Amino acid sequence: MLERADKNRIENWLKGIDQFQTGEGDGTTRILFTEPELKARTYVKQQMAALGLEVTEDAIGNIFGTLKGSDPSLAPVWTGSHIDTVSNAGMFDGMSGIVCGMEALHLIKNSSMEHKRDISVIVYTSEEPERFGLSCLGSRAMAGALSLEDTKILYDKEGISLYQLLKDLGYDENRYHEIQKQTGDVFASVELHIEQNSILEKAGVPIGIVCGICAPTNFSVKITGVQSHAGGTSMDDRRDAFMAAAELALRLEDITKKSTSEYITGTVGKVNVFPNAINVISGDTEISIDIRSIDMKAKDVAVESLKYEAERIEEERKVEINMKMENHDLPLRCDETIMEIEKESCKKLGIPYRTMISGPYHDSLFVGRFAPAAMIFVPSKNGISHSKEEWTDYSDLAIGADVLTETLYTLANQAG
Ligand code: HGY
Ligand code: MN
Ligand code: MN
Repeated sequence: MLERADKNRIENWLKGIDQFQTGEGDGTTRILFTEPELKARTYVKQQMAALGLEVTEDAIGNIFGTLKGSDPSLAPVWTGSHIDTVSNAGMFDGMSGIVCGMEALHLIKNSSMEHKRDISVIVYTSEEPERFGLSCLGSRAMAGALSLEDTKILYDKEGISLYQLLKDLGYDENRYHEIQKQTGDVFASVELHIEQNSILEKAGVPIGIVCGICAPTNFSVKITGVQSHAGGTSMDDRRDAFMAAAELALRLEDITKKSTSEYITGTVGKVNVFPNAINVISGDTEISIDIRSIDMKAKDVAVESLKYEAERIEEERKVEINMKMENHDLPLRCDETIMEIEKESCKKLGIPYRTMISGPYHDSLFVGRFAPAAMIFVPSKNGISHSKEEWTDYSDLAIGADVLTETLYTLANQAG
């Protein structure tokens, strides 16, 4: 008999991870391979070992906590998420999937009920793009979309490459090729995550069955005009890099609002204005562009429209606009068989649920390239995330862990 999840254990693990952060400013900051993240990694590995899981790590730092099954010839079942955060974040984005995965494996192990397949809870390296400007590094490498050569041209703002950082941390580049998974290596993957929107909360429903995961397309945009005097330069004579950036940002908003996609967003999150002075017209402005969509065709249309607008603005404002595409990722439709098992788990537990699209991307977006993948959402208070205001009730996490436990147990006993 599978026991019910213990919300206090979930709370303790979450607080255990959250103790490791830079402590600068509001909220939690735990950036890939910084001291707090390395300490959080050690803590999670210790907790996994204390549960009796076999703990391993691959050459890009993906951590596996595995509960061995009775038939090692069968492909494993995966769950997991991430422990790195954006700056000034909350304590639930990613970490919820790790601690609920650990709780699920603890309950299955203690049930002493047989499960054929190994079940692993995985900490994927660097889901957030914060340090290297590219998201989902660990799961992207598993999907064969981040080569060892790629790690040599990914730099952080100190100019350190991911390749050098991995080397300095003792990861073996000669084993980098082992990271990649092939279709068939993993039987099924289920990731629990906070919703990061307010649909579940507004509906008063505790569980989201995710049917699709939006994928990001990210650009780094450099705009070059002419730096000059704010008062001495007539309006007609300006080549104002910031105003060009502002017009491009508003066009991005308009393009995404008018898109045919079932779900699409457009965001400018980073703005660097040089020289950033009250009475100087900016000659150099850099912005980030983040476009998400569940529909690749609609995202392609939005990207082409934005490029057209950039050319128009370039000509009209006599500036130079350089748009470097960092990634242009494919959305994922979740595996319907796993979704049905998730729904059956909810029905068995008497828990209401609703299906929904994920606007945020997750590691499951890349795991879904080599394995059947699906997700379980739990509510976010006021729909807020990537903020110190991020909150999910521990009782909601325990409900999510119960559905995850039932689903993983069912999958772990499915024949080939
Ligand atoms: O940005 C995202 O969707 C994810 O939270 N990193
Ligand atoms: Mn996030
Ligand atoms: Mn996340």
